[in-house]
This record gives sequence, structure tokens and C-alpha cells, in this order.
Amino acid sequence: MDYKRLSRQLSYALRHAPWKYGLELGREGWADLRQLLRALQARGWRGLTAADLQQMIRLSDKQRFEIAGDKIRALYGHSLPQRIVREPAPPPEVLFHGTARRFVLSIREKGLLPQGRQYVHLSVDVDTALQMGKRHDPRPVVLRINAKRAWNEGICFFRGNDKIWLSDAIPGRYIELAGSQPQGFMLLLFR
Ligand code: HQG
Repeated sequence: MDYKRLSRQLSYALRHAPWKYGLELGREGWADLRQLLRALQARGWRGLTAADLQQMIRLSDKQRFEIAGDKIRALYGHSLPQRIVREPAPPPEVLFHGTARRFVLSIREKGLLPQGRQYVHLSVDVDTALQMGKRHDPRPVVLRINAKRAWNEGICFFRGNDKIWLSDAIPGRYIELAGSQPQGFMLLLFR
């Protein structure tokens, strides 16, 4: 089974367009597992079972989905107009965000914004941030976020999974370049 393609389709259904799959997400993003299976079966995933989805989740490089009983949800990445409700939680001292070189000036000026998604996406480690940034730029920039200080000063954070945190917009004063960047000149941009 092509788990990568299945995962992509699930992301689309549970993060971006549940209505196209006849799904209605609850306040916290949960969808009915049986209904999702039926919708996917009708789209060519013949004989797809909950066990297949569980296996896909287990084998995935990222913890994107969660199944509980007869419900399933995406843990992050939503772009729906209806905001997924999450419980704010105190973040670690520092979090990271990987982005494209071309976005840095704008982030410096306006801070980190959720853009097309409901929340800003941050990671607990530099490696995950690099992977995140590589989706936008072959030589991404990693930003270091003073998360605890932002939280103490009223910015909301939410746990996504073991590696990913979500947050509301983060002003530039909490952001700096992480460690040594290949693009040394960018140090000039942050402090
Ligand atoms: C940038 C993937 C200009 C931001 C990943 C990012 C993640 C600004 C882009 C998850 C800006 C949005 C989400 C500003 C932010 N000016 N650009 N003021 N503020 N940006 O794809 O965070 O594989 O919507 O830096 O690993 O890259 O799908 O968000 O580059 O966890 O499971 O605007 O999606 O996970 O891009 O990625 P995206 P993201 P999956």
C-alpha cells in the first residue's frame, strides 16, 4: 500500500477540506473514522481498514495523526476557516522554526505569522526545523524562538506532537537566528 499517498490524502481531508470527504470536524479536530474510511474507499482505496490507517501512522516519519476509539484527527497543519480548539500549554524555554531565506526580512519586520494555517508551527529541535524549512528553500534558515519568554508575556502555545508546537503569531522581539547559519550575513538582520 502506498502509505505516503494515503498520508497526503488524509492530510488534505483532516487539515484542509473535510467537507469534500463528507466529514465534519469536532471542535478539537476529531472526525468519524468510519465515515473517513468510507470516503477513502469510494476514492479508490478499496478495502481500506482502520488497521491500515494505524499501520500508516506507525510507519510514518512524522506523527501527523492520532486515532482514539472511533475518531481520528490531524495533530497540526490545519488551514480550515473553523479554528481547531486547543488547550494552551507552557512551551519549553526555546523552540525553533525553519524557513526560507526569502522570508527572513518579512519575518523580522512582522514576526512569525500563521500565513495559510491556523497556527505558527515550531519544533523542539534544530533538525526538525531544518526539514520544515527545506520544504521552502534548499538552504533554509533556522530561527530560535524565546518561547518561554513569549508565553510569560501572553503569547499562547499549544502542543502538536512530540516534536511540533503550535502558537499564535510571534513578534520579532522573541526571534533570533539559531546557532551558526551558513548565510553569515543574515546575522546582521537579527540583532
Ligand atoms: C513563513 C509541515 C513571510 C513561514 C511542516 C513558512 C510543519 C512568513 C511559511 C507544518 C512570515 C508558511 C507547517 C512572515 C511566517 N513573512 N513569511 N511574516 N511568517 N512565514 O507550509 O511552518 O510534512 O504554511 O516561515 O513540517 O512551513 O505537512 O508552514 O515558511 O510542521 O506534516 O510562511 O507542515 O508538516 O508555510 O509548515 P507553511 P510551515 P507536514
